Amino acid sequence: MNAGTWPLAWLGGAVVVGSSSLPAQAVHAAQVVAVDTRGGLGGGVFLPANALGAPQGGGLTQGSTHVHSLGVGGSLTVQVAVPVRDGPGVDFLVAENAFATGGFGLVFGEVAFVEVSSNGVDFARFPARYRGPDSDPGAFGVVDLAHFENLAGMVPVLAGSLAFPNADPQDVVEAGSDAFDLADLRVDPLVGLGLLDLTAITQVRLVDVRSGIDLDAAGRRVRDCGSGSADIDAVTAIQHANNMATNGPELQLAIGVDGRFTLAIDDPDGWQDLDGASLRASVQGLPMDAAALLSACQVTRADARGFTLSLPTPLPSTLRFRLAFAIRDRAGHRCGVARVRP
Ligand SMILES: [Ca+2]
Ligand SMILES: [Ca+2]
Ligand SMILES: [Ca+2]
Repeated sequence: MNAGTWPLAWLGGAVVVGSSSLPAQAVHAAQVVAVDTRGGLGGGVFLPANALGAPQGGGLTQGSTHVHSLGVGGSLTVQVAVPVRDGPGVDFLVAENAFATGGFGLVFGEVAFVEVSSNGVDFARFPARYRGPDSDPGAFGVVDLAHFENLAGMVPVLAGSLAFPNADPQDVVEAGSDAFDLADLRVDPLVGLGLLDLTAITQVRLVDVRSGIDLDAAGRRVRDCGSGSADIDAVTAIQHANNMATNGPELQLAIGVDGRFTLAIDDPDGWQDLDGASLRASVQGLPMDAAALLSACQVTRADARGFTLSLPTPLPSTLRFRLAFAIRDRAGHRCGVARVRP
């Protein structure tokens, strides 16, 4: 079976960015727990309350000023309104104020490590990876957002912006922002010790990366832009204590080192419960027509629960990219995934 058969007809309703209902409950960071700006090192906007509530993004090519600057090497800890849980796909988003400039996938971005806690004492850091050059991009330089993984501060924030007034702040594609899946922390020692409950994350801490000094999870120096620090706009829960339904849609995205990717789209209620028109896709943070993006894929599995689409052809090694997908089922449950090419 190839992608020309039923799944693509089903995907035919997918559009780039559409309107959608806003969540009724508060799903954003609600309280500042701790702030350390390192004396305002690097300059910026030092208003921690700006990191609470919904994102007020600047769109693709502008950075929001409704942010709190961490200060170079500084940190901010916030309490979320409802505990975040490790549900299907991405569990929460962090909005910084990166903006696209200088070419497809290139951004001015200042990054922060992301840490989570369920008891307010023990924090686990997402395993960050940096795959860009070990050289300073300079005060006005740009970086490829696909060189960064599990760091906040790369993907432009569309939610709350004038250019994308209907962008859903909980949709991994429409919202923009950097996406985090608690599944990436299942092997963290704190989980094994019973000190981190991935079903009830109450606090998120953002720690500014000192460019050229701080190391990723593989021991590589991280290099980001500018002489300032990451600027935090919002933290938004997607999978949380108030949406514990176990019959929501399930996306799984894997990208190989050769660039081939596999996207599995399933629903426990059966594939008919998926809302095909809600499928969203982005490449390098830029929303795109999902059906067109997936048209090069083959259907490698199709059953009652869903199907798997696979890109059969390796991509040039120079082509780096971040892919994101989001979908809902007919009850409005959502799932999003985002990955960079390793
Ligand atoms: Ca998850
Ligand atoms: Ca920034
Ligand atoms: Ca369902």
